[in-house]
Amino acid sequence: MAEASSISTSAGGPSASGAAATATHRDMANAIRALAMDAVEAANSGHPGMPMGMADVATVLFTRFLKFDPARPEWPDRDRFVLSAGHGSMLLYALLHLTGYADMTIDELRNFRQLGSRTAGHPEYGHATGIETTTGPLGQGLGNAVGMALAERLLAARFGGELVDHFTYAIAGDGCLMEGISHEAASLAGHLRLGKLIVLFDDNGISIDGPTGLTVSDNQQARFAAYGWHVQAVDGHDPEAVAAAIAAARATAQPSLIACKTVIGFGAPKKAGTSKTHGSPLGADEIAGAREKLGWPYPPFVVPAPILAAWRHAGARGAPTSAAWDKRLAASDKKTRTEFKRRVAGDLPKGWTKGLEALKRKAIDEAPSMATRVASQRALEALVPHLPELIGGSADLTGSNNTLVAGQNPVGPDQFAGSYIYYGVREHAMAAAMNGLALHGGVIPYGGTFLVFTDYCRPSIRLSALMRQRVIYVMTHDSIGLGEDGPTHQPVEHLAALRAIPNLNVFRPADVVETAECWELAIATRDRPSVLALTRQALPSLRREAGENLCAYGGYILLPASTNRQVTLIATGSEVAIAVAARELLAAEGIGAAVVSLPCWQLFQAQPAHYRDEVLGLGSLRIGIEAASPFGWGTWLAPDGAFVGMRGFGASAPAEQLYEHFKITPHAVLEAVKARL
Ligand SMILES: Cc1ncc(C[n+]2csc(CCOP(=O)(O)OP(=O)(O)O)c2C)c(N)n1
Ligand SMILES: [Mg+2]
Repeated sequence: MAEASSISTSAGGPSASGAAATATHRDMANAIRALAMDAVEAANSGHPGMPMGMADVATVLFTRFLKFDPARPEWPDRDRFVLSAGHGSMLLYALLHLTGYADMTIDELRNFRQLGSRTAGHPEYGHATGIETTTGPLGQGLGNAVGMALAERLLAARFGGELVDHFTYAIAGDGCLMEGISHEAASLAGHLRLGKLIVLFDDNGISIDGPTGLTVSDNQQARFAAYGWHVQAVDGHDPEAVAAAIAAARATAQPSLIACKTVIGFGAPKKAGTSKTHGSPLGADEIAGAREKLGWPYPPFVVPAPILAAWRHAGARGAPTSAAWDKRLAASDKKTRTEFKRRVAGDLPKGWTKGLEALKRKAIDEAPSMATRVASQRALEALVPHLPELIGGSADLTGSNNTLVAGQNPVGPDQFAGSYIYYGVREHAMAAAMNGLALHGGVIPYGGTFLVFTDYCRPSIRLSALMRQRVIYVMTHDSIGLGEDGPTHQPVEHLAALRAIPNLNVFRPADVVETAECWELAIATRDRPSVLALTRQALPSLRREAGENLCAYGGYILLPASTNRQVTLIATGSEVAIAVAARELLAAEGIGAAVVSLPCWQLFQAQPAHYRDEVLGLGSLRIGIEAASPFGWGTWLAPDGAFVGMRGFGASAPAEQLYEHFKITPHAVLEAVKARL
């Protein structure tokens, strides 16, 4: 356990003035408060209250406990710090500037919330070093922190405590704890006994509408205790009490919640303790009053040299620790070292597609009839032996999602050598935790549920996409084709809704070969998440060759027209087989139709126009076929095309009857063509 260290710089270390300097805890916390007030004032927008209230807690954490090295922001064994209460972004920006992250200059703070600055309204992953995740949608950060703490345990089990031994700290507010996702995330962390997760709860009793008593009477401490957490409550303005609580939290084997009683907008003479400090500038008078009350007579954005020096000293504490870690890595055996570096870098090992190639060959030879969820399981069987970094899971639908394969053992409390997570019925937390796993690095997460429940994962899927994280969502039961479970379980609008998310590859493969190709793309594409939409029902094999990954084009001509191409039938997933059958019916009537499989709209959109035009068959009648909402299909079918698919919710019945009932059949396609030619 790290010793609580003095925050005096007189003991040595860098000093902005070059001379020995001392600063009190109060001075250092006030530097955060002043920077937050000043930046929000300059931007004329933002949230000063939370940074001012949590300045003391954050100062204790960053000067005495947090293991980090601003000169090496990506050092793999650093502690992770997640500002789940992302509206308090100035707390993080101030800390990064004060502790000496080179890219977080004082000018960045002056440009808070301005176009092109690193200091966006909410912390944006990738905008500046030291921002471990994008936060702002309340509660998501907590879910990310659970994933990060889990990744730490998984990697420690694989590479040992010499290389992997760090804490995950999160600051969460009343809002984060009111969000439902906090329940799922905390419950999962409690079950897995993620003892190195420490949540500092900004227990200020205020949110936007006013005192939290307007809306919530939860006993948060009892709630977390019930999840199996270690719970403490402290005065968040008493640095020694906070330090003692953090030290105690680090010593327990349970995840820890420290409820820090704070005053929002601490120091603001009139507005402190009220929601008036939450989301708007304090105003010149209030800021002047706060400067006086806090004893901070310095001009805006000026941190006196001794105080800055004390902060930089705190930031420099980590350098020897990171250097010692380098030595341990260098001393580890070559195989371990190479593999550790590869996984942390997110690189894929040589030959990782071998199993997939064999699977595709076999599918071509045997042409099985198989649900794509089963094909996905075959793909996983082919991938898992080659990719030890794969961490699978499902939200209590393992048998339905086909996400578990031989060789994967469950992850559980004190069982982190496993690679399969039973997330339980916690889709929200699963998706947020997968973001945390991916952000932490060293693992590639995939997790399953029904496609209809992407709605329960959607806030996190959006953040995977915004942060460009390689998270793979295995979403089965992807249409009315699931049958008897009925309209509550039959996705209709979900493909359209997912396709609307930027940076997200939505794959809907049509057979075994396409499923293998889509899995390959999901793994190989490092800079974006993927959704695999997979069927419950069996589908025929359609592909006759598998030399090139055709799904990489997003769409391609599966079958050319047998005669003069008058029609192009464009379909995805299970409906590609319907298009193929319709092509036969059309051929019998002397109408030439090409069949296009369009498994990934995003990748297709990225192709050159001439390729897209050729595939779509400009000048031919285009018919879209998908057992889903027509929303978005106009992109491919305009100007005169027709759509064969769903117009409303599904119904409960056997799948074949539903296809007939909703007229998504080869015959319906034939009729649609004949009505237009
Ligand atoms: C999911 C979500 N809903 C709503 C908001 C808008 N919002 C931002 S901060 C906030 C209140 C948060 O209260 P608390 O966590 O107590 O923060 P404090 O006011 O104490 O800083 C709300 C509703 C949001 N950012 N995310
Ligand atoms: Mg609050």
